[in-house]
Amino acid sequence: KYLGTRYNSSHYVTTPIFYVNAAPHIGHLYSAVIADAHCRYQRLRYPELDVRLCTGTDEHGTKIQQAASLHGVPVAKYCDDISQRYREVFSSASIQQDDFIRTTEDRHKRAVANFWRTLYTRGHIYSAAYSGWYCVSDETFLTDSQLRLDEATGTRYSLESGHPVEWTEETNYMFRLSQFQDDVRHWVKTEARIRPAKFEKILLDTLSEPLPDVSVSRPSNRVHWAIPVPDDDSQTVYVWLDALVNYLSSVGYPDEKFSVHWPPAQQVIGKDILKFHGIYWPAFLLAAGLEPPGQLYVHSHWTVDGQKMSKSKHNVVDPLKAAQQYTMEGLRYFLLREGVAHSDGNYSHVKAQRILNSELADTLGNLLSRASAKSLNPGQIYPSTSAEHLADLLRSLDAAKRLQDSLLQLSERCASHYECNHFHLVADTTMAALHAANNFFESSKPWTLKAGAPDGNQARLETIIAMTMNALRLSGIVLQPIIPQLANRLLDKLSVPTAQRGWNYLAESFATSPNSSNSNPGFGESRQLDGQTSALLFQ
Ligand code: ME8
Repeated sequence: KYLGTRYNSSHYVTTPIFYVNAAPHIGHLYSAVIADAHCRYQRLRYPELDVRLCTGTDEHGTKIQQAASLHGVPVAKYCDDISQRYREVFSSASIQQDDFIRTTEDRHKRAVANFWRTLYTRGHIYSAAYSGWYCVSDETFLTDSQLRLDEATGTRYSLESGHPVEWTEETNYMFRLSQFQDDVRHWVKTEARIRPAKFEKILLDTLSEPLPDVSVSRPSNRVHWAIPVPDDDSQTVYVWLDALVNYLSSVGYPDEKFSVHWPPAQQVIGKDILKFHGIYWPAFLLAAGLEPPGQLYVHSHWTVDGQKMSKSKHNVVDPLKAAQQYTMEGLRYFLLREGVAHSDGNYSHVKAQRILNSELADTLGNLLSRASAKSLNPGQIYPSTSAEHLADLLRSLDAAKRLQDSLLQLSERCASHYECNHFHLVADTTMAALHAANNFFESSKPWTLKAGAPDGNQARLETIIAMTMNALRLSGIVLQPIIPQLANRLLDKLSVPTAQRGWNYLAESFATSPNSSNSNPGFGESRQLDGQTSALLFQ
């Protein structure tokens, strides 16, 4: 069922590199959060893997130059500023990247020049006169079927982006894309190459028509904020060829060391850039004699209150502002809980508030507060379970049995969801376990067992608290990839040692009655809760 191909101990994952023509919004953050949660799970589950996450910014092209001049800022400074904002958003969202690459860096320019020369030397690039409808905003030539003609004005627009196009005639370098049609189709059709499967179908539809060769350079006098074509100053490298090579530059290409990480196990992209990653990219790589990626994971888009996000509609959601309302962990949780890759998700303040309150504050946070309340748990401990009371609770109380069943299945179920990047199902499964824990806590009536109460029974009370805390501990371990900081706070509060937060600590022997197993010394003894950490995890 595993999606990426595990070639060796390296597990290289990438996000798209983000255009610096506008500030980061939640859609951009979504690409990064998916890749980050994927990598965090891989590290947790397969500690032996060398997981590497790369993100960065895409800084060349007319679009960027125009944005800089609109702001009256020199283009290099403009790129520095916006690139820095991406770093800040990613750092505040706990994106754990190993590299942040910028296409204006020398290491990247060197990689692009080398990649170009390789394609050229191998005979896959040729010079030709080219004419067609060019869309500056999309940085691409469009065919008639990709255009809409406004009869009144005679202006043509890109169907996809809605931006105007202009008739352009120029000499370009062309890449022999047409020669890679069969190889690309073969690559796309490989099991679990493109996920979700709906995007594989879209690519295969495109591949059912003959692929035209693609222009891979622009005249320098038109697009000059770009990397020059090696040995020909009159042309610059097409921004999409430039941008795609970032995935190679980051791992050190063209130096031999890049092969340690090559090819990427998984590349996360949004649906709008599928053609570039699902057709051009494997063709470029095959032409250069390099292996294309193990998997493309394609996500859909976020709308806001049902509308596409756009500056003109003033509805662009700034992640830092949203985080002021919900915390960054809350925003991460919402995006991964509510987003599904195969169809667009709708971001709404009301919905975010409702989900976070009911799941993180009530189902999770409240349960911790109740199990660690001074009235019930005056010693502030994570108690040990008594074998006798555990057995009796399981026998006499349905809710106890149901909790145990859901905890025993948690590891396997969540692993299979994580393997497919189905984070919403991980959240679902974990919340179901926590619901079972809340039900168990309620129906076992721990308050009737307190010292001094008529049915006072400390050992039974502690067993109930311990079972509840087990559910919280296991949920904390499972949720680490999705809400790393909050999960840490929960595990800190429960005094779970860092070494006992790995995926293997979800195994059956640790799940429900840890002190019954000798292999689990860490959870056998009752221990003190961490007084420094508040039980109010999320407000
Ligand atoms: O395309 N919802 O950069 P970019 C979800 N530089 N995701 C969204 C979104 C939305 N509303 N809007 C954008 C580029 N994205 C190129 C990539 S890679 C070699 C070059 C996603 O800043 C979008 O789908 O326009 C893409 O995956 C990412 O943000 C970057 O978009």
